[in-house]
Amino acid sequence: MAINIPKIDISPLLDSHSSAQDKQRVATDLLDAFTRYGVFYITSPSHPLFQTASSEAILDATKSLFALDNAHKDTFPLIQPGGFTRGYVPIGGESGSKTRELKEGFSYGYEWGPGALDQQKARQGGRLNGLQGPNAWPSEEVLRELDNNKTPGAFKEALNGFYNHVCDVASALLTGISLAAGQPESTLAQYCGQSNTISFMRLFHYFPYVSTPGDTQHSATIGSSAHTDWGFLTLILSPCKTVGLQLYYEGEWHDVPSVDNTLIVNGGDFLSLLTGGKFISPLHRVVSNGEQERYSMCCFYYPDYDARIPRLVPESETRGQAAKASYSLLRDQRDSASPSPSSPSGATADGQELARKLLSGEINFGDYIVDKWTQVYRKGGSY
Ligand SMILES: O=C(O)CCC(=O)C(=O)O
Ligand SMILES: [Fe+2]
Repeated sequence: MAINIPKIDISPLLDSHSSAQDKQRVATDLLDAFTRYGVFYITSPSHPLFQTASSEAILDATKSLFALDNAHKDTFPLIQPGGFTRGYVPIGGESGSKTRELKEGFSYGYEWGPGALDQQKARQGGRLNGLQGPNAWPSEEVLRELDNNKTPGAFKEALNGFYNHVCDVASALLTGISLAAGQPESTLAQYCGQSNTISFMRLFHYFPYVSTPGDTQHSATIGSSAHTDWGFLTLILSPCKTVGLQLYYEGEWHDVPSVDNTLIVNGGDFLSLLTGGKFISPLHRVVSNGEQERYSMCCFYYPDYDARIPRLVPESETRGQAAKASYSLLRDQRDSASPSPSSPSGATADGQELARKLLSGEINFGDYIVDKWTQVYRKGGSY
């Protein structure tokens, strides 16, 4: 069965002069998309993020980074355990399951100006939260090589410019999502004042692989294991016209094809929980056709570290939908975790307790998400 993933023009959310009706119209489309698949395309023809030049610039920069030879990659700062993710992600350096994920990545986020991190620290009583910190760029020498024949600083500018544009768009989406959840339009924005300082990008390079005959689950190797995203909103630029991202819907895997001048958006577990499961946190994975490489640029957009967001959709409206969802949030994704015998989706009693605490505000968003990133870190890795 073919599925038809919606494409939504979110321009009214990006224009401060739009009428309430225009914003409501987008919210209605968002509600339909979140409740049907949890995945959709967004566009806004006049915003720079959706121009061809923007995707070409970030794709070029991403390709040049991953095309560096091993001697250069040896010098990259690696992502570290502990939940704060910046730097190079080697093949096997992370996995959401016991399967080896055949991809390399580069993780970066907000670029603090000189002295800005110290100022932030002072504002927060002398400490940074667990998702704030400096980017881990390659060395100056490597950056010069990446600038190639272009102007000095072009590589970093391409990455930072893209991140800033994605954060702008994600923050505009908050208005539509609040309305879609039946709340006043400013509801979610109140919890996202610092989002751009803790959200981050993952640039991915997926290698082709061939799955063994009969291995319909691609269980031996995969681009990205089947998972739901733990967070709030994921925005993905998928510029390569090759098989890759797939969505699990009604018992089957479906391709989520690349569509020019759009970003793919999916809601995460936390957003789904806030809506009592009404907004789907979709199960997805990345696979290979065995031939082509694939590149993608994913923004994990978060509310503030200390956000404790009350339920957006009343329980009476959702009839226990969240209880049926197989969120990654409910699983222990450490390599050492034993499979949960009681639940095929791997949901544990600890996971259920975590969901309860998140909803009641006993724990904040940041502490939850830092623990999740810690669970998928894998020591070692290669290229
Ligand atoms: O690369 C993609 O298209 C999606 C990756 C993904 O699902 C993830 O990193 O959470
Ligand atoms: Fe994902």
